[in-house]
Amino acid sequence: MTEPGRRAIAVAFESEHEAGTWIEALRARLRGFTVVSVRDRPDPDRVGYAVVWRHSPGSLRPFERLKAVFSAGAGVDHVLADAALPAAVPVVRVVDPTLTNRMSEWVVLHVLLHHRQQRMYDYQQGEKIWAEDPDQPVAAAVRVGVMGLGVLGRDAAVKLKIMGFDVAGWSRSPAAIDGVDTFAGPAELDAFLARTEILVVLLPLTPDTRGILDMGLFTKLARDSHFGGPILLNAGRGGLQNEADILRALDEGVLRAATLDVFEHEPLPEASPLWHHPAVTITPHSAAVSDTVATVDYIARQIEAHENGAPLANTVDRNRHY
Ligand code: OXD
Repeated sequence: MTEPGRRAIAVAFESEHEAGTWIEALRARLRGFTVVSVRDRPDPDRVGYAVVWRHSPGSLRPFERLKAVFSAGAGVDHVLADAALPAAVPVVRVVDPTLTNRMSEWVVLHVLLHHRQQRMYDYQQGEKIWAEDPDQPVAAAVRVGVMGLGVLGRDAAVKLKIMGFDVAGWSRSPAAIDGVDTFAGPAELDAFLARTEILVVLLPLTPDTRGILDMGLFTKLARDSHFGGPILLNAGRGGLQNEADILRALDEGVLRAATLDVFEHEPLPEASPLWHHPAVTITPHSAAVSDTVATVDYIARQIEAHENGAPLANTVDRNRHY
């Protein structure tokens, strides 16, 4: 039980405006708690929990009695980037069906856009061209590979399978998903890439995965793609990708197309050549925006259960960084 003195929640967001929305929602849902922005310097002795999104490193340092830090999103790299985060405090990620569904919607939508050549038909509509692609492959012949088989990757793989694609998955440690061929660890990465013509990346950003999407990896993807070259979709983290290599791979025909939701620098700088590259589709880190009400409810349920002695769910393994 949190003793009465520790019934405060500190909210630390990059955007104070966004923090305000979350503070209101947390106050409405957790009436027995005081909810305050870290910028209002809550009394450290009273703070038992923190809810954060890209908080400024070190801003949680005064709260030595924290029982948990909640990320306001699925990713936790922004939390773990804070070197001043007390080592013993559990970090909890959001696992919420609204977020998972949104990510799978994005994945299925963009795989289908490539598979069904929608960008070509958009162009043809503009030019009033009535011409059907005679070589449209069937989904079962198209080899999609999902890199990262956490909650989001698994759901996306299952839904792609339902659409009829030939789906495989790769993760750091072995995973089993009905109807999906799975590959694990560095030793099986090349075999996974060699059979993949549409690569969907939902990896967490860790010291091992930073920059993994580079020319070396792209050259290992299936060369016998139905689309004239392999296609990359990244909705994981921008830090996974080397954007100069993506552009070079597109220009040299190593990649046929890329759909990117995340970028090395966000917002994507106006000067980035990705904006107007004809083979690039951009979405503004909007693939799976957290729904505030659903996420606050998830955090509140966890705090309530923890106050009643239950262990926290979906905690991060700080050694693995996810
Ligand atoms: C998340 C995100 O981590 O939106 O949830 O990036």
